Amino acid sequence: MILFFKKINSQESHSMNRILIFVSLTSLFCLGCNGPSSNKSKRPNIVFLLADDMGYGDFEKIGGSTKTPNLNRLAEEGIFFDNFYAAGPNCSPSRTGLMTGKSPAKVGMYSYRPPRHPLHLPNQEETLAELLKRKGYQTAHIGKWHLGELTQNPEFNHPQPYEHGFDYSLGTENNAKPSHLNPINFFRNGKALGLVKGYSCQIVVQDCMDWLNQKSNDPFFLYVAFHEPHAKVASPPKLVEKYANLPLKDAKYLANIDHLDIAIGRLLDYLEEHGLMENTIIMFSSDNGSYRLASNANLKAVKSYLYDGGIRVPGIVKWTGIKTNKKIIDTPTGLVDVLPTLCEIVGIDPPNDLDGTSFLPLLRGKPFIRKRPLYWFFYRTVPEIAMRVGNHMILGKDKDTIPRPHQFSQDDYDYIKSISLKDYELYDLHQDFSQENDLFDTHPKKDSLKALIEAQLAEIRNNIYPWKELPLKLQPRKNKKNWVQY
Ligand SMILES: [Ca+2]
Repeated sequence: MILFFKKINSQESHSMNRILIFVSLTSLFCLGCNGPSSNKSKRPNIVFLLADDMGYGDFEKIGGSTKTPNLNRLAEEGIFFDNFYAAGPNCSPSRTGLMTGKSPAKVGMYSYRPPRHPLHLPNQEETLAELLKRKGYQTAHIGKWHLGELTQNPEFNHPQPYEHGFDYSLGTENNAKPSHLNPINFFRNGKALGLVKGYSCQIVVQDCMDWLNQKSNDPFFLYVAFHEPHAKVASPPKLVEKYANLPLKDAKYLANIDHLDIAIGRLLDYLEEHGLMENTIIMFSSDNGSYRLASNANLKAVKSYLYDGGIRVPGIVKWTGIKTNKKIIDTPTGLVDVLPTLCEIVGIDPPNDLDGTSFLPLLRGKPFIRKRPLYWFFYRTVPEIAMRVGNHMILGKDKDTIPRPHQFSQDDYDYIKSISLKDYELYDLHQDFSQENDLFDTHPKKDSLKALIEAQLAEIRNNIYPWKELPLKLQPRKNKKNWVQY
């Protein structure tokens, strides 16, 4: 029997069914069931699946344009977090937040890191992989890295995945090149593989299964950082044909989501067939919103912006340890919460100065109190800072007009040291999904929220990470005039 849960978008004017989650009654009856008694004392395995640039609406149950049966299944059997946030509006910062449980601004990852650039995840940061490895976990990173030079470049001497706690690494420094098809830039534990035939999501999943085949019986942490659907997209022609009624660019993109889902399905089937599903926590999310507006399901803006279209992403957790009977959780959570959550589940004391809060109480159906509001900082677009407090999102604007391209330069560094807010926007996201009704001028909490976000900006400004040898000048790649003013 199938029971349909339909969540009606509070913004009926968008005439959009945001969520249609199937819940099988059998899975409801099984909530709270424990696995085999032999597994009770065994620490759970962890698989974190991260898409690259997949929007909130790319999940079929939200947007309805794609076919994501495997992610649907994961959400049906687990929990869908409906207010789940990336740690940043683009790749490197968001991955930094996932790996450290801290705001990327605190760690100095202010933007995407281009190749041959000093920006990297500093060695002194304790990563999720290091914490789990210390607890006896086998650890693997498979897919996109984007936290520093890969492999080692003596000119920069950035920590490699093994120095950040990963026993095994297969992947790319940044995007799959020349596209997802037949990539030439994969490395395995520091060794270049040259041309690898096939599509990158399938290459990644095959390597996950190969690694799982040779692991010991110790618990494992598998971080799967897919390259899809980040440009440059390549999708199997048969999947593209399904969207032949659309412009080719859209068809290729949507097929890319479908293909990612198929690859995830292969890995889920493997876990099932090998008896690993019972004692494995599976999490899925994306590192930022889509660059394709239609993929963000009427959220405002796209990747690289701090409006929700840039940072709100699908969040799914499946685990037999889930004790709540909720299938959708509205409480705001995000990638920075993953490290403290897993630490609490596994029994690790987390580092002290985290920005994330463990959401284990939500999985247990218990009250959840966030220690610090979720916040985001991105100096390259306006607004430059955002903070979520309950249902409200306050955004602060310096109204910077200087073009600030990809490459983080000394000019950008000096700018962050002097940044100040000149204007604000405030939205009630419970009432205003698309952030259309700015409440700031008349809201009774405007002064307290303004004080909170200003204090957060001051903390970022006053604790700027001591990067050295940054490129001195802005490189004229993307003029800020080309950024859309939302
Ligand atoms: Ca990304």
